[in-house]
Amino acid sequence: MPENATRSDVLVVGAGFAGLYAIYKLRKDGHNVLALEAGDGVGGVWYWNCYPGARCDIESLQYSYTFDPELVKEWDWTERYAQQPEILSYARHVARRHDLERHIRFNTRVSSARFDAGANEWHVVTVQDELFACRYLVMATGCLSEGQVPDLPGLHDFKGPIYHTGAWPRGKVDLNGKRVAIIGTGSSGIQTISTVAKEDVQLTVFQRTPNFSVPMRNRPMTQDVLSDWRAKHQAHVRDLYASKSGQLFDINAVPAAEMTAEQRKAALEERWAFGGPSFTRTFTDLLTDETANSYAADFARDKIREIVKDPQTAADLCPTDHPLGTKRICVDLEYFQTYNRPNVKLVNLRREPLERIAENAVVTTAGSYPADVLILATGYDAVTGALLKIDIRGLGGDSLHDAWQEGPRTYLGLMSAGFPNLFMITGPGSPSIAVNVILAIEQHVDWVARCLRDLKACGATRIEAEKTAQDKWVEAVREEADKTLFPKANSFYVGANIPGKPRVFLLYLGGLAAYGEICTRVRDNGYRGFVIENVAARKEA
Ligand code: NA7
Repeated sequence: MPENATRSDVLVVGAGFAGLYAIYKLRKDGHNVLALEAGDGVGGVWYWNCYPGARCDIESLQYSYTFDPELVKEWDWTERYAQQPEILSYARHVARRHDLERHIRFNTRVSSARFDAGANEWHVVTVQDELFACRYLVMATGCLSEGQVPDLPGLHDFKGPIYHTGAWPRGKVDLNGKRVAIIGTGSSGIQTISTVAKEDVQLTVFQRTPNFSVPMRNRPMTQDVLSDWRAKHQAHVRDLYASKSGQLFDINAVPAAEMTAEQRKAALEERWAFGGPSFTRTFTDLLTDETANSYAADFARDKIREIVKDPQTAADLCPTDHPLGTKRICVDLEYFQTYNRPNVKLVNLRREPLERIAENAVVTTAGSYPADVLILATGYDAVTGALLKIDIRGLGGDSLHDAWQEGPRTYLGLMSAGFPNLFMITGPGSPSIAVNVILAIEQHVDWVARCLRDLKACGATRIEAEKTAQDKWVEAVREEADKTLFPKANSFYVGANIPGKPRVFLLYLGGLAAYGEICTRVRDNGYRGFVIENVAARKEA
């Protein structure tokens, strides 16, 4: 490695919620830690996703770090579901409180990483051609950080501004008086649509697939709720980590078939009124049994037809191609009501496919829709996109891209065979964004930190996943997914939104608690499935 490389024990890529906690934890353990971050501030996905209406779909009190009890005492969330600016302020607050920014190089995007087996270290290069060397590389690159801009014919002909929700320009974008076209009706789309529609705009929504969405029932946080949460925080943390989803909501333990039609209806009404993603837990088998799911899906479609006045628009908004909840369920603030506004029009791209983007219009097979501004709410190359964008080369110069040609292969979502000393935080094959990702992050970082402590204690300098353990884990991930209805949807969870991406279920669906137990067991069994060695000692021998 050239002499001019900047060296650290641990190099963290990314300063979102995963990167921040990794810096905190690994520094606390005495490592010399450096982080590289592409943006000019901390926050990761909450830094980039500053589109109108951006909000988390997990309750703010639960979508919070648990590692620092003081943080819980001093941070006052102001709403049941936090908006992006508040979440970003929280990330900044955590960074300041723990003096993390001095370990971060901002405006520094990593382009490649190569393992030098002789030196037993990773050599990392940025797009500015800066060089870094480290013993351990921690990829905290995020699961929804690599935006997907579809290859729409004529996109470059468009004369007005084009904004992707995941790379929204900082500062106010003035849409007033504009004809706004938006493509995409996933979580980002529905949040943007519901918010932008309230401005003085003519909004045309281009929908390819309708999505299920449940009311958020957001409300201001009260002092009572905050105080109660703080008083019971320790117990809440225990319960959060003991849960499947990393969220505290009741999961009905009764299968749909054991309820009468009236009971099912009442249970669904209750959850609809309560608001939020717990709707998908109305029956214990809602996400595993097609009939159980169909009760909830029919109910949600009825709600759409009740809310949306124009019958054709209502019909177009009713999802029929996937079981409810198998694409990430959207959680909205009066999304369907938006279509009753005179300034909002829905275009069903299944009925009239998009032909091209023109200079100042979106053209479908049925007509041309004028637009001054184009918003792409077209999603992400989820889970693997940001990792594979970096040219990562492991043992023998083999690339991660090639190793994952037929889908990502990891052991516990933490490491990939052939790539020693490279850890992934919320990587493919881990619970990641299938659960409350903040807890998934803490769980992963804690495991990595303990692992590095254990390596040090036994004088080891290299850890690598065994291929056989990895093969079994890949199979376990597939088996868990196959127990559910999730693989039935053409979602980003299976890579279906990215042309050419192998169709593999990307996340471990066994739940946060079960996954945590597996990781602990692996560790307690001498890191079973990993090869650990002291490279210097091997060389001497
Ligand atoms: P999603 O959920 O992947 O949604 C992307 C949307 O964009 C979805 O409606 C897509 O339709 C649509 N899309 C993508 N490409 C096209 C083209 N070429 N033409 C028309 N429509 C298209 O991403 P989000 O950003 O909304 O949400 C991601 C996560 O971020 C979310 O779950 C939250 O956790 C935060 P499709 O369904 O593919 O037909």
